[in-house]
Amino acid sequence: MKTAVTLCRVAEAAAGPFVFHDPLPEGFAKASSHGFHAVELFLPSADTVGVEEIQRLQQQYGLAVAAVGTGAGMVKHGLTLTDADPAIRDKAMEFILTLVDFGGQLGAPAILGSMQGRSSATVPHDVAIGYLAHALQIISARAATHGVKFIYEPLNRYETNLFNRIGDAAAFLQQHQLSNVTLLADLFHMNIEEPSIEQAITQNFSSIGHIHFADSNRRAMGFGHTESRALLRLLHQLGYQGYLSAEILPLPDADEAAAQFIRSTQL
Ligand code: LER
Ligand code: MN
Repeated sequence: MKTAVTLCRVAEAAAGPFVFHDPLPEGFAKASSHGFHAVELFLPSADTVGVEEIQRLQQQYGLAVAAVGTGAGMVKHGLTLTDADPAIRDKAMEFILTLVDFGGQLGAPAILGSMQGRSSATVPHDVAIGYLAHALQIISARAATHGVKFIYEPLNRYETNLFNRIGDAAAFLQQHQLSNVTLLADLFHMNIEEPSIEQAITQNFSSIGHIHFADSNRRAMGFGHTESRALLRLLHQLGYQGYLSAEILPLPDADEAAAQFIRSTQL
């Protein structure tokens, strides 16, 4: 199974579920020394590092870029696609498009997580869902010009009230014919929201393109109480071709979390 590890360069996300927070050359070196196949980049914006610099590090360390996160738009600038203010929604879209272009040049999809925002008293639920559908049409069309998908991530109830479950998100994508959008199954969020992680994965398998392989407590698999062996066997049986990505807390420290993650992905 292909593995990826998160490299975070966003100061505001220093306490977030990311493994390595070092400058990128060190992050790539650590990812490679632990035996990962790829990195998942969480950057402050699309212009903090050149595409050529990433390509040089990829070549040096033999690593792919699995995906590019967009959450800095939210944690640094407070931008979401469902804000009541159309100027903020436009800025959010522009921020994401620049990261879609950045990732696209590396053959990597971008991820929409926290920048989806939430509905509120000023933005009723159906209006927020409409904003989300509209944004996904435009963003996924841009991703298609690079020959990559765009990744939408349902989050747990404490982070969004738009889509918390994989099945609801898959139905939404179908309803809006968002065929160039694929879903991110983050097992930490699913542990909170799904009646059964196995069933949600099995029933929506064709809609899932990326996995944040995190235990129930958001630590590396094996450090919480998720039945990871059964999940791994299920993904093998289903023929999952995407990445298992380590979007996990760096506990007890980054290297031990990375080492445990790699051990947990071996059947
Ligand atoms: C992003 O991948 C994610 O899972 C969110 O919980 C980050 O806020
Ligand atoms: Mn996630």
